[in-house]
Amino acid sequence: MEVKTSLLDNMIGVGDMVLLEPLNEDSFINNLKKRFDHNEVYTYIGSVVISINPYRSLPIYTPEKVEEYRNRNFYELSPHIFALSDEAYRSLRDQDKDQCILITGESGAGKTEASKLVMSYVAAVCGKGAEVNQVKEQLLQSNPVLEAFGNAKTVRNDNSSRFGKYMDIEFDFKGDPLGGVISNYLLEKSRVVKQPRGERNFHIFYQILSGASEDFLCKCCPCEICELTGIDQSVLERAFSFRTVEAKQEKVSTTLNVAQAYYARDALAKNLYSRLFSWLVTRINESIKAQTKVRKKVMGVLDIYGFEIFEDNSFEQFIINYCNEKLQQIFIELTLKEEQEEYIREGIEWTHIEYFNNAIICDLIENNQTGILAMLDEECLRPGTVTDDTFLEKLNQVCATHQHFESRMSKCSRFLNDTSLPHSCFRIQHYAGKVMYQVEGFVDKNNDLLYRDLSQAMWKANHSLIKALFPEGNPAKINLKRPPTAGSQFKASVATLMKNLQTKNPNYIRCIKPNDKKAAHIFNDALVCHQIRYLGLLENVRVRRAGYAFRQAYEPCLERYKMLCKQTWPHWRGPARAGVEVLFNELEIPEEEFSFGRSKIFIRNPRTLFKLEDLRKQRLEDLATLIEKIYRGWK
Ligand code: AOV
Ligand code: MG
Repeated sequence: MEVKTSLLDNMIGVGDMVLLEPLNEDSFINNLKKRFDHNEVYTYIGSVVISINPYRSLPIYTPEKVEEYRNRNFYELSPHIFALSDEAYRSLRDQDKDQCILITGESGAGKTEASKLVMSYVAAVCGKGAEVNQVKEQLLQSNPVLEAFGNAKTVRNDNSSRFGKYMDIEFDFKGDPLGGVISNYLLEKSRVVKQPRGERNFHIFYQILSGASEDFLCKCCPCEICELTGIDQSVLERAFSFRTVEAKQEKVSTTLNVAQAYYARDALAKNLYSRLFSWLVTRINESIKAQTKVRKKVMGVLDIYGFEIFEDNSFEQFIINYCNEKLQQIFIELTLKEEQEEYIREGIEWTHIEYFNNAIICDLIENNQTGILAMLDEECLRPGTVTDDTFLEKLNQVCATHQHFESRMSKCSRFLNDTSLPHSCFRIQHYAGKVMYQVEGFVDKNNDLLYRDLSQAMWKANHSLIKALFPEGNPAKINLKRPPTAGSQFKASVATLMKNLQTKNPNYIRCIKPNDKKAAHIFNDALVCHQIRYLGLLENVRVRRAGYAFRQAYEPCLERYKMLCKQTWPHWRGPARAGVEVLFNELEIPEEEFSFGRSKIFIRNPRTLFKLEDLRKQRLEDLATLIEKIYRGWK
């Protein structure tokens, strides 16, 4: 309703897909493209923001822009991530509703940049004063540190997040920031020891080196991986050469062969790095923690690793894609739920729209009895010889008939003759595309065990931090209980996250990647089309339109259009709802076009809105002409 003409402009396409006529895949893509070509990278679907990565810096995030969007109604200005941020912040501050900002899209689509834009906008508009500014500064400064340690260059993205991040920003009742809490999800630690071709290790390694003087670098190179950690060389040597297994109070030491020793070395490096990363998050959390116990309002910002398909996909991609699957699920549930609830709340009938529901894929992965993660855990915990192949066999027995699972090993498999699917792989038809996973390494990565010899060696370090990172290495505290597997830990933390998100008011940013070249100005129709399909964006518009395309509280609606009716202009005395009734009556808007909700007017067809807007524009022009005439008369 508050739609400005900028949303309807033909030159740059429509700003809200709800207003798109006709609505189909082609028109949807064309609209995005038209806007993209005019540097309009944001487009709405109602309150959802679609964001297309421009791959170049646009002058649309300046302090002036912040001021422009500050305290403005969502539809008042052209679509922008700042409008969504402002809406979320004001709704938190004025209506006391906890918010979450859910940013989704595949790797390189712009999620992390979007999350930083949201945070910097909110920081710019909330609270004032030295103390508050320090809180803001600390919250914002946590980003570069975490990115240095947790991001890396991949073939998909030069600054790819290799961990999932959820940050709660906490506010007091006035809307001033108090502090924050960061949760991190499964870092892709295998990158420390091995990077696919064309990719790099975590940024921090290069940053440290590029910051050092040549002199230092020369001295630094011969530094021993023992000197840095404060571990006696002989201790580490022994830990890399032997493995001690304790059974029935007996200790048996076996010598490791070369491959096993390399394996032990890599396992230690991975563990050390990921524990250091978690320690870093804990340290940051200590410093950004709110210094008060008063009740807080919360805005959560979720920025995870996006859906990815590489040439070789392993356990890490499986976990990353599972997480994206869950987020898509929450989008489906909350969008439908929200829409449905609004109609029910307002006492209005609504029409159901069919969606592809990816719950079935989530179930394939996480079902407690038959899910892939459960199979993997079962295999990891089973006594006897367990290999990646036995795991795959098990999958074939249990999942072979699942619609979204494919593999060649099983005799009954429908994919027996599919030569594109090697025997050592399984394929999942994810919501965002088919991904073939190499089973090699699944068991190991899920087990995530560090030989006790190694943790004990680390615990002996003459370095308090290293020692603290390996508490299980303390011989006095030997715990024979098996730690939870990587997969089950991840599943549990994602479940907690989803529960948390469901208690908050969701705000969506759907990021789209315009091309695979990380390049500006290129809009690849096929690539965009694929993303639009799997994100379910067209259905999103349809849901929005099936009921009522627009809705607005009675007061602002009357305020905007009261000039169109003699009885309401310049002042309407009485309830706003009655004013809107009089207004719509006088304008002869057909009855089937609108519905009166409890607190809002609902308008079915965008054309009605165009009509109102056109009339308003005409009236404003008439008024301007009139004023000019009077002014000339005076002269
Ligand atoms: P991602 O977070 O979605 O990928 P990023 O936010 O890291 O993607 O974006 C990738 C790159 O695209 C950035 O490093 C920028 O160069 C560019 N970019 C993104 N958004 C903008 C913007 N609004 N303006 C200008 N450039 C932008 V991943 O973490 O890989 O899933 O896992
Ligand atoms: Mg990212």
